[in-house]
Amino acid sequence: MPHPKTAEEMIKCAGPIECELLPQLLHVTESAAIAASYQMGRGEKNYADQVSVESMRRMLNCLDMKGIIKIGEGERDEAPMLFIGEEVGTWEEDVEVDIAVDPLEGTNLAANGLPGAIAVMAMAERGGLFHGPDIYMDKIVVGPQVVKYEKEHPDEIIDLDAPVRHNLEIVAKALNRSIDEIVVVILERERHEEKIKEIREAGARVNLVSDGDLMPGVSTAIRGSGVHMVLGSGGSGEAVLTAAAMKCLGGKILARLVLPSVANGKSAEKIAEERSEKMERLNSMGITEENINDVLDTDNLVPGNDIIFSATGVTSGPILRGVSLFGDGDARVHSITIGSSGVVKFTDTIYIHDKERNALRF
Ligand code: VTB
Repeated sequence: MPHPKTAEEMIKCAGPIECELLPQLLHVTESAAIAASYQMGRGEKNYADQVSVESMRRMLNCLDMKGIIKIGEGERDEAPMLFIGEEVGTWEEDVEVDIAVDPLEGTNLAANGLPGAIAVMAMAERGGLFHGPDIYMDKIVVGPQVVKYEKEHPDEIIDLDAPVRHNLEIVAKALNRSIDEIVVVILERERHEEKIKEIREAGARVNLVSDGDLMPGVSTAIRGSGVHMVLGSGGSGEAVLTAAAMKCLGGKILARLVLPSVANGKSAEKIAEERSEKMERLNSMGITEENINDVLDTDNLVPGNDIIFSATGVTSGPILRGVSLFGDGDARVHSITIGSSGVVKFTDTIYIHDKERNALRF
């Protein structure tokens, strides 16, 4: 089927979740971001997270859907709200959705007033999101031009296990640049020292971030963002959320589950301890010793077809501006919402409670 050309045809292609829930999804991340913004820079990351979680949950419960949290704040016994398996929404309508949330991605960033904190979530039809444990995933994220290049050059494929240089060469060719013009975002962690060295030795430039590998992943699909690849191990929930956006935008993520003790080079004893602690739970999710090392791609992480994604800036980052507060709860927020139809919106929303005091401004 040829790709629809007109806006009308694209919008007609949108599934029921995108049609009915995308506008509300925006309000959910906006409200979580505004709540978080009041806690910005106060050094209280848990409290900042808590208020975003509460706000996101309140908004989610207003939505006409049968929602189940698949990627959330943790297990039922450790997270009081938005835990994995929690039912949200009114449950009065027939729209069944699986939900991935990160009410405050980059709690440290928000608590320290640093750039790049966001409120983010995604939805898909029932069964449309990977149901995995909240551990790390080793990731590689690239944009749609790389996917196109791979299709045209089936011998040159991005590979999670290949040397970094192999992947950088493909990205450089796909973007029609030399490797020294490529920028790779990676979390600044001891576990990434070797990878950072490899990137630099291959000639690419490194953008170390203290937290937040989700939005940089999405940025690889946004030309002009200055991010061409994301590497390294970070949260598995972040990987699923990245995959939701990448599936809508035509980019690609490859990821593999890794126990934090393994990724962080802990002792054999600590690794065994974590295995025995987590393996039962992993098995109940269908993850076994045999398949734990499988490489998952965008479709494995997000098998759904009716996908929506929304992210709102809490503190300003390369793509999203942070929340501005005008007094009495009035706020201006900047977001990106994406649907699998291919319709992407950058929105600049202003909430005015006191219309006389805070007249609308440009
Ligand atoms: C990762 C990353 C996130 O926290 O989960 C990281 O994906 C935690 O990693 O974007 P460490 O355990 O090494 O600190 C974030 O940076 C922020 O939530």
